[in-house]
Amino acid sequence: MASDQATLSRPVSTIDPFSHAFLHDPYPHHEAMREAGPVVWLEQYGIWAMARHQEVRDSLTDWQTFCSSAGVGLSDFRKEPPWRPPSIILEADPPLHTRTRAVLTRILSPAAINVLRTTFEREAELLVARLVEQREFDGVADLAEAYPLKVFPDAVGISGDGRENLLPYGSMVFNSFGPRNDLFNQAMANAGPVREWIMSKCSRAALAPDGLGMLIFRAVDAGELAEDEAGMLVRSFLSAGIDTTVYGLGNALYCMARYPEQWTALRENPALIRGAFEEVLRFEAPVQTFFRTTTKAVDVGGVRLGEGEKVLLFLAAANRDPRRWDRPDTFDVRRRATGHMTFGTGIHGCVGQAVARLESEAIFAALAKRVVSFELTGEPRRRLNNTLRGFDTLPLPLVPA
Ligand code: 4MI
Repeated sequence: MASDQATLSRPVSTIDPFSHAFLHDPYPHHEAMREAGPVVWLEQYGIWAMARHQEVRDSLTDWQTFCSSAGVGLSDFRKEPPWRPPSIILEADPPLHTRTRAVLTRILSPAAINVLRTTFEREAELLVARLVEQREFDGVADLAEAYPLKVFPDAVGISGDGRENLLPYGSMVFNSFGPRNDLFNQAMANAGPVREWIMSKCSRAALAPDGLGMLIFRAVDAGELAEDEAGMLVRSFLSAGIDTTVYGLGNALYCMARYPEQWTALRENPALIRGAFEEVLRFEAPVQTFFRTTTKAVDVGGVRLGEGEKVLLFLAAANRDPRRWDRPDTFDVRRRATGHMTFGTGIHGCVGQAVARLESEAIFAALAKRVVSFELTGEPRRRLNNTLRGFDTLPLPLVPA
């Protein structure tokens, strides 16, 4: 029978994409999976994996077949209880997703976010001026973390106290998309108090009257959402809005230090800054993977996937697929990097991408004015996470302009 044939001929891999070795250097493994076939069976977890650009893109676009409501991590919400109430936007399908997404699409539209530009640019200038005076700084703690932790909660309208809970919560969220391994257990060590703090910041009463959080509650007043749903969408802001940009800014700094001639090109032509961030997202994706779950049997490149099966989509491997990109392993700020899968695509494509771009543009415009070059003196240390790729520390002495 054709389906048996397909099942027998499915490519199989023993790779563990959540092992330390893989997370330290995923790229050779990405290549192996891309070359193994359009879809690969990862026998250690009993899941499918896709690493080619075409198949990743097609799966993200086909939300009817590759759903999100069973969770976008390894855990299948239909088989085991989720560690927190599911997100009503990330871990939801239409029609629920359509309604919640419409609200956040409006609040986070490029035009709406542009209102934040003056504030974000001023904060970037202040922070960068301070770091340049120091001469040497930690690209992670002093910049990639410090900046989003200031501007984003300010924009949402969260009070200043307790913000040290935001990174631990992000670590919980993004490690929880993987297996219950050592990284998951470490992230969950102080889960109770961190979750309590987060949830206490999600109510109408806790939010500033003029922030993005309160705009969600305005949608309740307009009849688009229930009050508890608004709180859950504020939780989505606090889940998705910090670590992603922290890792993204850190990876951007790393690329500029590692490829100094690319930094020089940006300094000489700041019009390249916007495209450079897209290239960072392509080349060192802060979000490496997401899962989907099949809603029915489906053929992928001649291989039959069953219903209710988990599919691991390697966004970062799609970003370096030689079928899609010229010189995929070369970091080139002048290339057209749009079409990378780091923001996803389709109905779940990153709703906050205008915020991410604004943060990076503000920071790198400020740096381009003041920093001739970064010097990577020591080896940067990685921070391992089941979903995110980035650094724990980036010691960066800098040469001021
Ligand atoms: C893509 S990162 C992310 C997005 C949404 C949520 C968490 C993480 C959420 O909780 O809605």
